[in-house]
Amino acid sequence: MSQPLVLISHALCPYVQRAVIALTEKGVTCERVSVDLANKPRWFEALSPLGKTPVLKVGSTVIFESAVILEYLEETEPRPLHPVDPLRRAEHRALIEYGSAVLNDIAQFYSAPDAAGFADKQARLARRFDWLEARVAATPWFDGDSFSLVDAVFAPILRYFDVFDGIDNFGMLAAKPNLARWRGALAARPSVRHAVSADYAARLSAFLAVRKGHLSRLMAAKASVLQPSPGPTGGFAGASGHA
Ligand SMILES: N[C@@H](CCC(=O)N[C@@H](CS)C(=O)NCC(=O)O)C(=O)O
Repeated sequence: MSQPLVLISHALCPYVQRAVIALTEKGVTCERVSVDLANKPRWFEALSPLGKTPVLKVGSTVIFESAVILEYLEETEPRPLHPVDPLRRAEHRALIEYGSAVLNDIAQFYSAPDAAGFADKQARLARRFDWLEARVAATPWFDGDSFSLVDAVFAPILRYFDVFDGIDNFGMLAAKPNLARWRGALAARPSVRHAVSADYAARLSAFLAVRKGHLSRLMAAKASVLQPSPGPTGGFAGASGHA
């Protein structure tokens, strides 16, 4: 009999979302336990050697690092999300790593303290998406008909822009028709939609608004377009939170 799975999560964590999307696509039942990353409980610090979400508990064994969790699920659960061909699979793994680099850039973008730093991170993200635009030629998913782990990794990345776009048009995804199409397909996928709670956008807005950086100031200036009363952010660790 397979061992029970518990995913230690945070409501805004894009790395958690990858794991949740993969679990849903595979039809795997998994208990979710949320932690406050701004005020980490002692049991979490004892459990998670890097102090980060996600952590997957498999029985009494602790697996950390989202890419490792994805690989474990791939090896143990049905409905493969990796291509069969070793070269394609290697390429997908490389894209997952690229996704993590983009998440780092996004964290630096929303945490940039001043306008110059913000513009720098904005330009870097635009370059990252230029490269991706040239690579995402298939439809509807990254590699065509089969939803893959690469789709699971980029869905949370592109979801950020639902909130960023409400603040301003930062242009990072402009004139990128392949990414626009992919973003739309991902946003409509049930596993992607249900990977976050209904109040995700409000929570993310609330989190971004208190970063005390350039983006927070832009948000304050455009407060009229923000959702009212977003409620608690659920505690998120900070710029390093996505590292
Ligand atoms: N490389 C890690 C990154 C995970 C990560 O950065 N998680 C963030 C939340 S999205 C976190 O737990 N931050 C808390 C901290 O760094 O103290 C992975 O892929 O799992």
